[in-house]
This record gives sequence, structure tokens and C-alpha cells, in this order.
Amino acid sequence: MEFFQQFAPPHPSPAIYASMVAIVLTTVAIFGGLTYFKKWGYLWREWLTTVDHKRIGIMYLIAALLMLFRGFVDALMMRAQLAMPDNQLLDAQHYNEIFTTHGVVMILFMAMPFIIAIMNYIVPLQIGARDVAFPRLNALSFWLFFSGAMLFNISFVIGGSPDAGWTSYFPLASNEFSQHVGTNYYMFSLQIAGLGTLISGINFATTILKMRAPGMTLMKMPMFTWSSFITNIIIVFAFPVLTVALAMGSMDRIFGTNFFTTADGGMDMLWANLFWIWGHPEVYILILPAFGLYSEIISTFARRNLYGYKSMVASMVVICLLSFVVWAHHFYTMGQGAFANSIFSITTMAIAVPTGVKIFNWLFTLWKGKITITVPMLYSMLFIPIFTIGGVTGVMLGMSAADYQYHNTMFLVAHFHLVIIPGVMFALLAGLTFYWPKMFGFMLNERIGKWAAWLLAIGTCVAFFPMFISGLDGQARRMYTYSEATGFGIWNMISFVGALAIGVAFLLIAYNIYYSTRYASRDISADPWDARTLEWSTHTPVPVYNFAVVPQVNSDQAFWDAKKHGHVLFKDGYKDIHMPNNSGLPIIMAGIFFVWGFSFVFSLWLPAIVTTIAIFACMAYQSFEKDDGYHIHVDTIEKTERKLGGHKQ
Ligand code: HEM
Ligand SMILES: [Cu+2]
Repeated sequence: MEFFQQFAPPHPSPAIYASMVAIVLTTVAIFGGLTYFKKWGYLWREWLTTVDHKRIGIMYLIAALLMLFRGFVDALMMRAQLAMPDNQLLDAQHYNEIFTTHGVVMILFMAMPFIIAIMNYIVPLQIGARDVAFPRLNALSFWLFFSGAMLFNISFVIGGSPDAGWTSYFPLASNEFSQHVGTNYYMFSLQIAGLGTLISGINFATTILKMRAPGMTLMKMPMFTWSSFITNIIIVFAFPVLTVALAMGSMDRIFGTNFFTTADGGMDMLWANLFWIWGHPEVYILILPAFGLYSEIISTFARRNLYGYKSMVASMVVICLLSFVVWAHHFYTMGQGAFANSIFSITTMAIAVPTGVKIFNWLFTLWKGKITITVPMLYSMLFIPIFTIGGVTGVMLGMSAADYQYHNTMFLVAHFHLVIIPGVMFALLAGLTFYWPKMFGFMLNERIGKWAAWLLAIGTCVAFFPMFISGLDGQARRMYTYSEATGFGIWNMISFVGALAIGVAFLLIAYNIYYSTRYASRDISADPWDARTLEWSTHTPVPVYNFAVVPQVNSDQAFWDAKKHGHVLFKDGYKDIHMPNNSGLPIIMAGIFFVWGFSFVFSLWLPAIVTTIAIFACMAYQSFEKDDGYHIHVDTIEKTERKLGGHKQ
């Protein structure tokens, strides 16, 4: 009995018990359903063991949407608690837990996989490749991410959620001040998911460097591919820092080392530095692919080449470099002195310049364009003004002297949501709508989509603008309540209404998916938006091998040139295509990682040792396994192509 006591959540509430029941029932329903309909074999063969970048992309997408739901429920609970002064809906501990899980889930388990989902699906198609460079590693990336996300989420019902903020600052996150296992979950789930991301970074950087179609020089890559390339370079340099910081934090918590404690020579500021040396580049890992998506969408629906291609690329390169030298702006007030603060102020404000260049490039692309307002375009139009407000307030925060006033207030919360929501979430929803027909063979309903986009934009403004005012008035972030005398009540009530509007927008988006799945026409062309890049030149649905014939590229919008200027994309005849085999190893390995993480969270040494050995055994097995893949023969390709309607030019 005593053994099981450690798994009980330390602050049980009806919500936790209800979740336990819901989790058990859902699991039973899923397992029962799969068994009843005899779908296990199909699921295992076609999805769980797949190494196809398109299917992996779709699995990332499903996981991201589930996590968006979880993250949003946390957000709504916070807004409901703060809606009125002296509210009793949540207590301080519960509030601490949900602002922590909200931040972690939204950034690491929603935005990241959403971006990687679109990257997975689109990048190989956009560069005319048959898959990524290392398809099996790609599957491993997904399953590691998924395993980390699941480990993080079970903390809610087993042992207790982390409660030291998504930044997990020491000494608060040390054993002394965070006694239950929540922060252990943070350390190990981020570690596992982070490994997956690092592997993705290497995989995609290699793919983009080595697997482009003939003729696609670096300066002829479409803008989304460029942004993905830079993003993955940032991942490769930033994520190892997180890996190290988490490893040191885990040792502090589990083995009693003193890297970040305040006693015995530990240095709590070391964590803050390491965290943000990863954390600030992470912000650009999220925003750059979003910028790439906006570039594709804006030039498609303005029917013009992207204005200033070279300056777009240059500004991303500059952002990439600068993103590594601004990290200390997250803790100007933590005592590093005026000199260091001045340097970081200057580098921080410098980042606004390349970002501004990009904004002007989009505006110039729109200028004299023949604009059609589709849902993806509407999101892009709504993004520009809201993001600019978020960005300008960022420059305000970047001034270190002034930041003493804004730091840790709701002003900050307003700033980062007004960059991250239009910058990342709108882009992902725009990208989802844009690429939906390629992924699923039908379009999402435009009318419902436009209602949702407007509501989301208005809701975002209503939810976050008031925080500028209450923040400047002194309302602190991460506080579970405030007194009536502060006068913050009205602003927080307005925010709550905005959050509800965002909720309705999400419901509309979910309804749109349902509605369009049921009623939308399946009879669409492979290029329904009249778009410009290679991903639209292959069939819908996309065959496993992506392109029957490797395309020949002449410009950064080869497909547009093929349609309008007679450029020939597909010259050669069919040849046999070499494809990788599916593999069960990635999911098995990720499962072992899950048990590994769980064992460390609770210091269960026997399973921890066994799983550590098992992980190395899997790696050894993979290294010695002989698997040369298989070939798709010309007659099969011919048959598939005929069925899909033959070559399109
Ligand atoms: C969609 C509607 C959203 C609402 C209403 C909302 C609301 C909130 C609130 C009330 C807080 C806590 C303020 C405090 O410190 O007390 C917060 C924090 C945060 N949110 Fe959101 N949020 C939303 C979406 C997002 C999205 C899309 C992301 C990221 C992609 C995000 C990332 C964060 C982060 C990183 C924090 C900081 C957590 C921390 O300080 O530990 N949020 N949000
Ligand atoms: Cu930063």
C-alpha cells in the first residue's frame, strides 16, 4: 500500500478524479473498438510502424490538435479564476499547476509538433524528394515526442503536475521548494520529447541540403523550405543546451547534486541562463516556419512572386544569428548589472530590424497584387497588424531600464501572446487550411473558416489588449487572485470574454472539420488554389513515392513557371523507385523511453536500469539489422499513375 501512495496526486480534486475516470473509459473504448472492428493489424502496419513522412506528419497533426485542446482548457480555467477579484474557483497551488502545464503544453506539445507536422508533410514535397533523408529516424522523432507528451500529461493524475512555471526557475524548482514529483515529470518528459526534436532537426537540415530536386539551388528553394532549413539549424544548435540543462536539473532533483541550488556552490542563475539560451532561439524556431507559411500563402493569393526573395532569406539568416545573443533580456531584473543589460538591450532591439524587413516584404507583395481573400489569406491579413502590436511592445520590453517596470506583469503576458497567437497559431491554422486539400483530398468550408478566423482574431484582441493596461497598473502574472481594491476586475472580466470567444472559434474550426469531412466535394484538382510550388504538382492523394518522376526545377516557383511559362517539370520516363521498409522499432523504443522516464520520476531503480539497458539494446539491434528496403516497379507506378489521372504539367 505504501508503495502505491507515492503515485497519488498530492492535491486531489474532483477534476482529477473525473479525468482518471475519463482516461480509463477512453482507453477501454479505444482498445475495445480496435479489437471489435479488427483494426489492430491495419493500425500497426499502416500507421504505428510507418516511416512515410506524410503519415508521420498527419500523426504529428493529430497529437498537436489534442494538445491544443488540453492547453486551451488550462487557459480557460485561468481566465475564469481571474475573471473576478478574490475568486475561489481555483486555489493557489492548482493555479500554479495549470499555468505551468498550459505554457509547456502550448509551446512544446502543441506549437512544436504542429510546425513539425506541416514541415514533415510539405518539405519533401516542396523540394521534389521522395521522403526525408532518414525516414526511420523521422518515425523515432515522432514517437519520442509522443512519449514525452504522454509522460507529461499523466502527471496530472499520477503523482501531481509540475508547478514551477514553464520556465522552471531554480531554486523554486529544486527539491527544497518543489517537493512532489511534478518537476521531475517536467525534466524527463521535456528531455524525451527534446531528443525527438533534435533528431528531427538533424534529419530535416540534411534532407534540405542533400535531397533537393535537380536544378533547385539554395537560392531557388521556396520560402517555406528556406524557413524550415534555418529553423532546423537553430534546433541543432539550441536543443543540446536544453538537453544539458535538463540533465543537470534532473541530477539536482534525483541524485542530490547542487548545480542550481543556492547551497553548496550551486548557481541558480545558471539555470536561467541555460534555459533561455535554448528558450529564446526556441521562440524563433516557432516563428520562422510560420513566416515561411505566410510567405507562401501571401504570394499565392496575391498572385505575385514574393517581393524581395533575397532580403527575406538574408533577414532569416540574421534572425537566426541574433536569436542566440539576446537571451538575457528575459531576466534584466535578476541582477546582472547595467553593462550586460545594455548589451542585451541593443541586440534585442536589433532583431526588430530583420523582422520589420519581412513585414514590409509581405506588404510590398500585396501591393498591386490581385488579392483573393481565402481563409489562409484572411489569417495572413489578420496576422500582420496584431503581430506588429505584439512586436512593438516587445521592443518596449527590450529596453532594460523600462523593463524593470513591465517585468513579471500582465503586460508581458499580453506581449508574448500577441506575437505567438497571430505569429504561430494563426499561421498553423492558415497552413492547415491551405494544405488540407493536399493532405486529405477535400477542402475545408470557406464560410465557416472565415467566421472562425474573424472570431479568433477579435477574441485574441479582446483577451489580451486589456492586459497591457492592468499590467502597466501593476497586476502581476502568475498570481492566482487579486483584491477588489486594485481595480483590475474589469480588465480581467473583458479578458475572460475574449477567451470565451477564442473557445467558440475553436469549436467552429472543429465543426468545420466535421462538416467538410461529411459534405465537401471529393472531386477537386491536385492544385485547387492555383499555387506556385512543387507540392501542388503531384497528385491528390499523394502517392507513397510522392513523384513518379523526379521534377526538374528552374526557379523558386517551378510549378507556376510550368503552368504559365511552359517550363517542363517532368522530363524522364518511369524508373523503379527505392523505398524504405516500415519498422516497429521506433514505437517500441519510445515506449521503453516512456517507462524509463516514469521510473526516474519516481526513483524506481530496477526498471530504470532495465530500461536504460533496453534502450542501448534497441540501438545496437538497429545498427546491425540488415534492411535494404524495397522497390516499386515501373508497372506498379504506371498503374498507380493511371488511376490517379496521369501526369500533370
Ligand atoms: C488561446 C488562448 C490563450 C489564453 C486565453 C491564454 C491565457 C494565458 C494565461 C492567463 C496565462 C498565465 C498568466 C500568468 O502568468 O498568470 C498564460 C501563460 C502562458 N501562455 Fe497562454 N493563453 C492562450 C494561448 C496560448 C498559446 C497559443 C501559447 C503558445 C503557443 C501560449 C503560451 C503561454 C506561455 C508560454 C505562458 C507562460 C506560462 C508561464 O508563465 O509559466 N498561450 N496564458
Ligand atoms: Cu527572448
